[in-house]
Amino acid sequence: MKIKILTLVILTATLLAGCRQAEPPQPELDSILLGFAQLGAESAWRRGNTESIKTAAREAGVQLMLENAEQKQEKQISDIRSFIAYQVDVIAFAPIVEDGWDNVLMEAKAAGIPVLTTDRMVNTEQEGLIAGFIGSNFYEEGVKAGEFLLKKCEGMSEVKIVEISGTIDSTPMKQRAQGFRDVIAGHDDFKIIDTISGDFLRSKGKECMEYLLNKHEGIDVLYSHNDGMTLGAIEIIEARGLVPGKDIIIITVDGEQAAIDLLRQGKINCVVECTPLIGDTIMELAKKLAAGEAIAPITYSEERVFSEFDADLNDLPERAY
Ligand code: GZL
Repeated sequence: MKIKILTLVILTATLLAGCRQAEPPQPELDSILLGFAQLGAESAWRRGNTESIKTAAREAGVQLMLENAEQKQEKQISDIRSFIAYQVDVIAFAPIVEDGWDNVLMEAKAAGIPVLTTDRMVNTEQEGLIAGFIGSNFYEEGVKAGEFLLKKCEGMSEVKIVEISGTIDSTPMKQRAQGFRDVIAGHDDFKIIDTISGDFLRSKGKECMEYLLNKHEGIDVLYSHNDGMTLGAIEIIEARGLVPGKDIIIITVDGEQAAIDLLRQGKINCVVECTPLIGDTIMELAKKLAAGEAIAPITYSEERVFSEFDADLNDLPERAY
């Protein structure tokens, strides 16, 4: 009888041990609190960027407060103000445009909270407001787009180019435009006959391409500042009975899976990579700032170009955005 009771006791104890609520994961005691003011969710690039930040924070043991400004600068400013009130350890944000940040950044400085800009930059005359930048070299992206076009159109005369640009006054829009222009500047046959902003939105990319095709005859090239707008533009090009990638050479920036797929189909000629997957580096830099360490003023992402001249297009790994 005793054996039976003993067996019953052991069995019950074992069952109870198995049912005990698993301890909820405890943030590391010394984990930092990072406030991230994201600018919106306007493109697959942006959504990939947000996911990269969330995943990296989880893996790095960083407590993350992430707010989405839905494309409104005033909301992004108030999100930063809420992080200051919350006394986060570090603030990071992707400034939707370059100007208008001095006041809130001076408030962060007065609160002793270091600020990291990611993806896009700010324009400020004030010293010491930004601890550093992590993101892409957009000027280089424009240069890569221009260099592809010179190679693609070698020997052609009078190449008529239209540009659908990103959000006006944003760093990617200004620098992708400038890098491209600087490369084609010495080639008089290459003419940008029109430029219009599609605000990095697919819907506006459609509207812009409609406008450009209505206004101009014989467009040879579309240079579009992001894949989302390019996808919209291609819908209109095909609806007009034109063949994208052939009737109109298409150069786009970001490197979304959808753009790589169209590159493989010959509907896009060049995809300049702009990676959103910078979450790990953001966490590394945020931890350094929280520990009072200095960081490099600029940390650029490694990026490549994909084009019709590549032999490995069908061997590329799945894109993560
Ligand atoms: C570039 C990023 C741009 C992308 C767009 O780093 O700011 O914003 O190119 C996104 O897709 O909307």
